[in-house]
Amino acid sequence: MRIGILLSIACFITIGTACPVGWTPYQDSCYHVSPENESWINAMKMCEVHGSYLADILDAEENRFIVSLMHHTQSNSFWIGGSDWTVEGKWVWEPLGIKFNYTNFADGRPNNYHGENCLSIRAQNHQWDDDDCDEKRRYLCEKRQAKLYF
Ligand SMILES: [Ca+2]
Ligand SMILES: [Ca+2]
Ligand SMILES: [Ca+2]
Repeated sequence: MRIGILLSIACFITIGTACPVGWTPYQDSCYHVSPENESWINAMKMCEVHGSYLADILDAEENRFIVSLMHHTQSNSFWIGGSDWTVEGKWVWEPLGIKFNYTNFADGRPNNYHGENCLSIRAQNHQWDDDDCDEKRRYLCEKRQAKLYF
């Protein structure tokens, strides 16, 4: 009985949220900027190994936050989780296949140059490009923040 009451209280009182060491909190997520370069698919795998996914950017605020993370590095171009691999020209956030609502493609992009199917973001102009999936780039992982209950 007493345990039941304590559990009910715990479910309603959220004291805070937390990200693991090396991850930066923003809204409901934690973000990690990879130090190393990988192909898009290996970047996604590495994110998954760490309980996350290549970052999805769902609005202009998140885009600004991601850019601020990239500005702490010397690199210009980073992998994020978008792909039009399944159906050419239909962009989704992998691995769940969520359709793009917000986009921030650079002028004339995506251009599918030599069959580009993976999404990168540039620190310099904050804009997106479809990119060669085999290109090795640094990448941004995202995961939900763990909720801490007391
Ligand atoms: Ca996101
Ligand atoms: Ca494409
Ligand atoms: Ca392109």
